[in-house]
Amino acid sequence: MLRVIIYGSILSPFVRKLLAYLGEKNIAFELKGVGIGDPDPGFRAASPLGKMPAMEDDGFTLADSSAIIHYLEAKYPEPALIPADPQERGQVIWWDEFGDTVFALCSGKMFFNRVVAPKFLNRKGDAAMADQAEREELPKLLDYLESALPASGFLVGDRLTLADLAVASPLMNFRHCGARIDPAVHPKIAAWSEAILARPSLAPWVEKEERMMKKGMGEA
Ligand SMILES: N[C@@H](CCC(=O)N[C@@H](CS)C(=O)NCC(=O)O)C(=O)O
Repeated sequence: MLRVIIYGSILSPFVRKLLAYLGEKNIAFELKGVGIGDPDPGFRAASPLGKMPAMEDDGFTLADSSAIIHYLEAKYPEPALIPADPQERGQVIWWDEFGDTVFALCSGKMFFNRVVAPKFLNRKGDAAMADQAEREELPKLLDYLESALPASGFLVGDRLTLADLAVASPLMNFRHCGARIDPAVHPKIAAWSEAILARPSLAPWVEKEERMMKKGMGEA
């Protein structure tokens, strides 16, 4: 069987979400490391906007983490990570959107300016933008997430769904910026995120990323 090819860097929250999804679904894939603005022709052909992740599956190309995941979910329905139940499906799409937009945007302001610009692009980041995101945006988002996390330990229903992967993934970027979840303030997020990031679909990527961050140098 041909392997799905994924283009991206594991430091991207969107790529990390997709890699975790592939792991949970047990779909074999090959990760082709590309960085921001990468000229790799395969990546460029698969990603019209030059954004990661992008995918090639036996000649079929697609960009955008959610588009790729919906394609794969239709192709490999089991185990379902996007529920069929209407309310649960709506909630999963809500959390995927939350993770991909406001949460990733806030983590991106901190991660890009504190890590990507100085370490990977050799230029100064906008420290004021990163500080503003951490001070003014992040607490509100975490308070909302804390209030919305059910006792089940999963964001939707009583089992893992795409929602958990989509919202836990940007948390790694906050972590890379030194922002920690304080269990005294956000106990439910602390326990939930620890459990999600420790899953076999995510733990090896988390370890690899932490090694990359320690070295201060990135390999995509
Ligand atoms: N909605 C897209 C977002 C993809 C995205 O913005 N990726 C960033 C990396 S974290 C990127 O490739 N940025 C490069 C650029 O904007 O040129 C997805 O879910 O895949």
